[in-house]
Amino acid sequence: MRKRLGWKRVIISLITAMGMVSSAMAAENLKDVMKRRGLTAKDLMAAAKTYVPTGKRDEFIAFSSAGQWGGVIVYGIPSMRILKYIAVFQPESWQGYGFDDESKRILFGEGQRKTGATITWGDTHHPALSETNGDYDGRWLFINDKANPRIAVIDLHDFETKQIVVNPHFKSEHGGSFVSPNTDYILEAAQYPAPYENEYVPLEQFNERYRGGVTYWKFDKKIGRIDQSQSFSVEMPPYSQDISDFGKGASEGWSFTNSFCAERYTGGFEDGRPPFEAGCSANDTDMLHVINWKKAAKLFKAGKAKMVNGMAVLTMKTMVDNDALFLIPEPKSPHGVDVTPDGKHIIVSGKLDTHVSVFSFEKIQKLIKAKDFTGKDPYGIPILDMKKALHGQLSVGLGPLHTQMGSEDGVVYTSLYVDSMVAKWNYKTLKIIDKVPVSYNIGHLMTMHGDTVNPRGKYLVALNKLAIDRFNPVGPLHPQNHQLIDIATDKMTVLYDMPIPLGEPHLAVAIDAKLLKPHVRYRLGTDSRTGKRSPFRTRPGREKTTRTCDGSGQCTVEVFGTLIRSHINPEKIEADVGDIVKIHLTNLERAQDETHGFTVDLMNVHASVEPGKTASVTFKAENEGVFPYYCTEFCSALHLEMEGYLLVKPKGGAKAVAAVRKLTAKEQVKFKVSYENKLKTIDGTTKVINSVVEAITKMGYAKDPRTKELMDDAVAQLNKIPGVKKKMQAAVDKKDWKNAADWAEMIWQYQVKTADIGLRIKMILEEKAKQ
Ligand code: K7E
Ligand code: CUA
Repeated sequence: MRKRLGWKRVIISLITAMGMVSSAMAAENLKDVMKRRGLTAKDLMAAAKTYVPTGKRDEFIAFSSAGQWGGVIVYGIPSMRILKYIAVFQPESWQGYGFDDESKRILFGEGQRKTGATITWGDTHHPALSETNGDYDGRWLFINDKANPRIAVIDLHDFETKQIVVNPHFKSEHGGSFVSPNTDYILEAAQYPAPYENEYVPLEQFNERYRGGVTYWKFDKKIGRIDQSQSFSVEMPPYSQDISDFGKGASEGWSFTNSFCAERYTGGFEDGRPPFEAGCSANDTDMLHVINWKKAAKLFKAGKAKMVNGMAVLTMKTMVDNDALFLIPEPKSPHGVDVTPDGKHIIVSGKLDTHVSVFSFEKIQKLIKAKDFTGKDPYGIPILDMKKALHGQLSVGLGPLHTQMGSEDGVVYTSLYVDSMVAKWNYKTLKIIDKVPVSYNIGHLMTMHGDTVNPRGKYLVALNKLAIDRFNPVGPLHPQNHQLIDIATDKMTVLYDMPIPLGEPHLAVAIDAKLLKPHVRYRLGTDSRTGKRSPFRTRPGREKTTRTCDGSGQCTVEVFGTLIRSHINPEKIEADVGDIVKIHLTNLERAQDETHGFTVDLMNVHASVEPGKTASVTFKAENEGVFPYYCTEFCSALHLEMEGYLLVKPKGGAKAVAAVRKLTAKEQVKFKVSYENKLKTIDGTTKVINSVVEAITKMGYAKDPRTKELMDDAVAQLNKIPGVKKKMQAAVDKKDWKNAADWAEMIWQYQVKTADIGLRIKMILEEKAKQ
């Protein structure tokens, strides 16, 4: 629907807004509502604990993996309101990710492996927040791709994916990403063993040639990127490495990685052998890998690594010779390994065992110092005695998976997959404190800052795999279910079920909302993906289009344009069939949330251009024709007019164009009348604007930074009018009434934008006055 906002409507809405009176209606009382909706007192209590009224904000912000969707889901706690989806390993058109040149460089460039297909998805499992001294600092988020071993870096200043690194050694991973206490390294552990080389090796050589491993990606905090040249992998036996965790406090400098299938079973169902699931859980124990990563980093720096596929590898032998790698048996088929806030204990859960096992780092160190080993594994890695390394074990229930830390001393929470419960227990005293049922089959769980040195308690989220009967059915594929649980009191209580409609989240992490400080706008002309100023940035008045041809005859039309309410500059682009078209656009807005989107019809390009950003799209004009382009975000009352045309001419030049017809005297008179009427409208609107300004000045807009900023934006719109007035006057002098009328219309449009902002200011001030 194409609708112009008539000036009368604007004025009427201004007047209504100014004189709005609240009329009280007879309301239902709380009891009536409870009865009508079948709510209990317990429901009301849960609602009161989760409800965040309009305009209010959440206390914590959660970042959840979105599993097979390939990205991250951001939501608030306790409201469980979804705030954003961050595209990471998959194209996402709203944010232009994978549709503009800047993000294509990440997704289709550095993020691609050298072998295999072009990958446009990921299987995200474990997000990790950057840390300073072991606690979240709100700067970066990292996440892994299990299917195509990769790690991505997301900057929390704009919630955009900035980098994807491809693991050159692994063909499969799972134990990523985990962050060292000062974000020096990001850990990524392999899953299904495979040769590091990209060549054929028969399964018969599994023990000799297949390998597991752990990669330590060096993170450069100055530039906010992983530095592959300073990163290295540690070679591991072909056990299936799994979840990992960095030591902290007492165990800083060490990391811990679980494994399953230490049997090194290679399957073969089709050859009449038992399947993987049987062969891989034949033994009673698997192996916890204990790694001195600080020592490994030193070995790497000392040149003790060899290069494989262009990246450093420390062999098992080097690690063993330097007392940097050890194994401890752990109950079979373990899943989570979680280091306690003080770093003194490591909690391991075995899926097929009812116990959680609490290892003592102090005991581990004593055994290592005394060289008290029970023997070596087939690869020469010393094995510590499990009993001697244990602080103790506790039977918590069926299928313990993951553990997160509480805020009270010794209190932790463990998910029980088979029981569909959360167990609250004390790892120091090895006593169960409480249990609460969840619906159903919980995987990971998350407490606030739950894997840091300073867990905040308060809330726990159970990341449940199945929703079954919880929500309105939406087909055989149900949403996943994140259940919010109150852990502020002694007894855990389920507060809220939140359906997750995109992929299977594995882990989530939650940070105190106050620690996040995203930008409102970019410095003018920023390429958001590099964080640097774009070479294609364009200042107002400098817009231009060029066409150049190379030696082969390939021509490129390059547009350096700008976006501001409500026009795209240029409004016409011409190309010949076969030309490459590159369009660089800079959003000149300074106003908060004034994003313009950009697409050219039928070209499969899209950019989301936030204030200050420069984004580019590139495509080939394969066919002649007319292709409208437009702004895709409803940015102002005249958003629909934010449009233009790409005209692609056939080879051999355009067909003859008819001469532009001159206006008749009668038409001239008509435009003159139109011009004069518009001047009257402008006068009327000026009065309205003045009265609004007077009102909001009285209401004290200048004292509130939010409304003050909006006012600056309004003034910026008004300041454009004198320039347009000059052009209008020039047309009047030439008696060019058509153009005079159009320039008058332009002036009025700036007034409308000003009035629109004025109204917004008034609304904010009125709301504030009510509170
Ligand atoms: Cu699903 Cu951490 Cu990949 Cu457990 S993992 S549930
Ligand atoms: Cu800019 Cu719509």
